[in-house]
Amino acid sequence: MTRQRELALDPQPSMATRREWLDDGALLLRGHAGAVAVDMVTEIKRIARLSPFRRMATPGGGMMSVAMTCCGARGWCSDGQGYRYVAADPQTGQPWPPMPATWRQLAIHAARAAGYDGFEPDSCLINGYRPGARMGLHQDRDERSDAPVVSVSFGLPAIFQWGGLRRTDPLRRIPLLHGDVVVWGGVSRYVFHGIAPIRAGTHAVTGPCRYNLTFRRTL
Ligand SMILES: O=C(O)CCC(=O)C(=O)O
Ligand SMILES: [Mn+2]
Repeated sequence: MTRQRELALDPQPSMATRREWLDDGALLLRGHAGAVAVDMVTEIKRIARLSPFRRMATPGGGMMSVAMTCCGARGWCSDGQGYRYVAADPQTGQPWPPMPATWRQLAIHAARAAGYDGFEPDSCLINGYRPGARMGLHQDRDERSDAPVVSVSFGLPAIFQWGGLRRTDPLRRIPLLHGDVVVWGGVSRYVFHGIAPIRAGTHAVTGPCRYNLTFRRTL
């Protein structure tokens, strides 16, 4: 393993990464996944050959602008019936692809850096954003566990809208760049957040695309 990679996976990433607390319980680790980005994007493409990216229907009858797939024991899905986690990909009828061990380790280390020991993700949602795609303001609350969420971003930059516990709370606009990791849990676990429309562009690693991975404990 190269020194750079060791740093990226270091359980004490303060040495390798700039840390910015967004709120109590919510930590941004700038560039924390930068050194493993190429490998992780290659893995995303491999996973997407097994469980393809798809735009899901929303319960309200609309269509998400973000394309999604998942890996791990359970994956998230949305349709006319609502939002839920399921053990098999509804599109293929097969189990979701396994979560790569290196991804799990990265998520565990990032959670630990934010003060959450013992995080055991059983699901990773993989979002693919093309320019113009966005994610409306929401809380992550389809998980039965209140374990933290660990988010990893690759490719085109995004503006992360970070609000409060009420939908009407003011939003901060936080740039999320290639390799950035955000962990939110504890008193920040149910903070409203979203992604502003992605601006047109091309990234050397991902092309005209942004990927975001969120690691979660669903049960
Ligand atoms: O794309 C992001 O950075 C956030 C994604 C998100 O909030 C979600 O998938 O629930
Ligand atoms: Mn979310």
